[in-house]
Amino acid sequence: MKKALITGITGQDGAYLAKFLLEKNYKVYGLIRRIVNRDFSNLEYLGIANKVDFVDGDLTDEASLINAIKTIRPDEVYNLAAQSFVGTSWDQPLVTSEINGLGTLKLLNTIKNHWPSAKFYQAATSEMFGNSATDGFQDENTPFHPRSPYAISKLFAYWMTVNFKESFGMFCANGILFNHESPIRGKEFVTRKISDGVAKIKLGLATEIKLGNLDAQRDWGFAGDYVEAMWLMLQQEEADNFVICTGQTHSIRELLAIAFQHVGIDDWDKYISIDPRFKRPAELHALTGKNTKAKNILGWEPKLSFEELIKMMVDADLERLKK
Ligand code: NAP
Ligand code: G4F
Repeated sequence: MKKALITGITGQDGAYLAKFLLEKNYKVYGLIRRIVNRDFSNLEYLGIANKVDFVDGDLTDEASLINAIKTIRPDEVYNLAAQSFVGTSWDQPLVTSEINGLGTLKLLNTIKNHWPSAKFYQAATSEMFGNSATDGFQDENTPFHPRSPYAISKLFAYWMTVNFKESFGMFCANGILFNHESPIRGKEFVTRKISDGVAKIKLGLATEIKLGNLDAQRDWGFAGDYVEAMWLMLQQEEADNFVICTGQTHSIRELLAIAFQHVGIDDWDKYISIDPRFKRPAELHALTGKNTKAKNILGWEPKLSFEELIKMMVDADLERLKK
């Protein structure tokens, strides 16, 4: 039985990946940090909270990583832990860099020194491109131009991952994932903020949603589809970096129209107010990925459409709130 260690197991992707690997008959270990109220609700939502083995640790504490790697001796390590909210990264740039940048370096160093045969997956991001594009798209050859402390911390981790592969021959792969969402997406992210807000308005529990830049465009996919790509990257003969995306882009306005129309509301703009607190000091206007490399080499393709994804999220929030 293969063993996988997932950092960030309590987050959205950690939970979907754990479920995916359990279904592939892996023994799954999750690194969890010491916080006052540990939250296993994502794992519970997917029905797997009691199927994962937890190990205490924090990405910023190398001693805890050494203990985890030496104890588990994993075949595969998926580094998903992060301060993952772009907006917060301007308020907490040091914490963001400590966790996302230096934390990744500590984990790579730990694997190199204590269990170098482990295959390593790094959760890189389309944020690293900033507003840079090649013929209107972002792919593996598009130059990076990060525009937030979050994106910069992730670019550091990206290059460290490449460097450990090139310097020490370790199996280290970067998944450059575009935005992916689900019913267990954190409520501060715009898709979930909208699905939750629309469900509350429909049920008479709220009267408006306060948002920032409605013109931003993103390439949004389903987290459940994207975790398969993470796993596929570690099943290749050689480690490599892959863009994972749908290739379709949509604005926040389109997102709002789909979500509100799904609950029978056409005049959605009267429920929206613009709050400057939710605008970013430096914005990414549009992201649209090109997934040709992932399709050709990994045989990966997204399954759920944007519209299906948003409807699923609204339905899940309606269900949750009714309970
Ligand atoms: P998420 O829901 O915010 O989950 C983040 C996870 O990291 C949580 O389990 C959190 O644990 C853990 N964590 C935070 N700081 C930690 C630390 N110091 N030590 C150990 N664990 C720590 O994020 P996600 O959406 O699942 O994303 C997973 C990864 O993919 C992240 O690295 C993110 O930056 C990256 N990414 C995400 C997307 C996307 O669209 N979702 C796209 C590209 C890349 P607690 O429960 O203790 O807080
Ligand atoms: O949902 P968001 O906060 O996601 P963002 O910033 O694109 O980051 C997510 O995807 C990245 C991959 O590209 C990940 F690396 C990262 O970890 C995270 O998962 O914001 C999406 C867009 C932005 O342009 C933002 O300005 O929505 C715009 N927006 C407009 N009003 C808002 C709001 N975003 C949030 N969070 N809240 C608003 O009220």
